[in-house]
Amino acid sequence: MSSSEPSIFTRIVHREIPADIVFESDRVIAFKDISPKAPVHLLVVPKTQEYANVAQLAAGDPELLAELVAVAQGLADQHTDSEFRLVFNSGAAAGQTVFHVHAHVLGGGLSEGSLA
Ligand code: DGP
Repeated sequence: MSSSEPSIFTRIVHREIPADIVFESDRVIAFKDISPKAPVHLLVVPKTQEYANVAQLAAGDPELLAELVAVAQGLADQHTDSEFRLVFNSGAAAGQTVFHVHAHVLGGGLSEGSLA
């Protein structure tokens, strides 16, 4: 994807494609993963697509990364027993398919095979 094209997640932010949105603030949006790998599988995403992966986000805007983690915990408190797995795939070889940084929140009964 060229960085000038909106990512699929930016298109969700702009309501150009539908998603089951569970949280939104000025800088963060969260919605259900279209292909869930656990009973609860949410994606927590900065609204800007400026950062492709979590290392870029940590270097460029650590406060936004902290907000993402806080939102993930809040969602886990609401949607699961508060215990959850937080996954950031970084790079195609690691399974990343959308190069707009996002955290997978997985919970609600995890098994060994439930890595996103
Ligand atoms: P990753 O492999 O870490 O890049 O995760 C991308 C996730 O995004 C993957 O679990 C599937 C999800 N996904 C892709 N397209 C859509 C979509 O259009 N809507 C929603 N809700 N999730 C999507």
